[in-house]
Amino acid sequence: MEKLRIAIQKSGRLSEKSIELFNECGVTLDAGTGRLLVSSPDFPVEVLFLRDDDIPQYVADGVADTGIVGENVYAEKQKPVALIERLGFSKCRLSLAIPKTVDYTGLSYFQNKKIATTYPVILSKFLKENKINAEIHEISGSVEIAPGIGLADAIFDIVSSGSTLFSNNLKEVEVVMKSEAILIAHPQLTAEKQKILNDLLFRIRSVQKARKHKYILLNAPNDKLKEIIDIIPGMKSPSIVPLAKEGWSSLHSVIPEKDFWNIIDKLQEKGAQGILVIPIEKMIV
Ligand code: PRT
Ligand code: ZN
Repeated sequence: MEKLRIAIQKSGRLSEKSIELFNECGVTLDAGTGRLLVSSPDFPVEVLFLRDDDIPQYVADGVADTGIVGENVYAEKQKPVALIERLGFSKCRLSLAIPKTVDYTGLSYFQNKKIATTYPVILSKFLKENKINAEIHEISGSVEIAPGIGLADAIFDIVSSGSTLFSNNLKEVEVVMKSEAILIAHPQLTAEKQKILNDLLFRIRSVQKARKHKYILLNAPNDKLKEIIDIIPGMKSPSIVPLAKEGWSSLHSVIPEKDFWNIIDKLQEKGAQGILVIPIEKMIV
């Protein structure tokens, strides 16, 4: 039987989260053995550990069928691979930054300036689109020190918390792209491999949906039930269980994580009590 070969980062910011995602999908991996290629005992998948920069090429060549990379790497490498799914972790942005003390006057600031980056493709596309003529200075690392040592006037780099920029006396002035980990795939997979990828995607989506929702239980007086149900409609509709206490019910439902505090405030206003909120492990709707 064929196996789907997935390339993931060997060690770095994407590695742990990628393996964790597979685990949550019931695809266990004996990682940390130092081996380059590891098979899963419980799903027809084998994982190839690589440097993140090499993953788009390996997938384009068909050496790996799919891979997990940052969207920034996918956009920079420009390989003929398909973006299958955004995975919601390792979020960051690619931004232009300049010395803190310099006044920023808008994009025209970059006209005829020198910008250091490890992402020349994305940067030159952005500059071209905005009709800015600047010199791109490609370096392979420690981009943030370039302005301080007189190598460049500005930088174009990954920003997450912003603390690296801050400690190098730089400020972020333009966000050029947002990035997160993504699943990419070779554009033509065999029917058997496509089937495995679809099964895996189904599991990934169930895990992701679960992460974005919470299970909620609460007690409410019966005369307020209707209004409370309007606030937490649930997947189909909430379950209602009568309490031993006369005139009260327990309500169970599912709510989106992003509306969480909003919903809790409204529920309290309507007289809900004993609210319990529980993480959901998998969600199949
Ligand atoms: O060895 P290999 O080539 O495989 O790894 P790598 O060193 O090239 O990549 P790695 O592990 O650093 O990052 C892998 C991916 O994680 C990136 O391609 C991004 O998609 C994503 N990611 C998320 C980040 C960050 N957050 C991040 N903060 N990648 C890099 N950084 C850097 C950033 O450049 C900055 O210099 O971390 C520094 C700290 O950021 P602040 O803003 O939090 O201070
Ligand atoms: Zn890399």
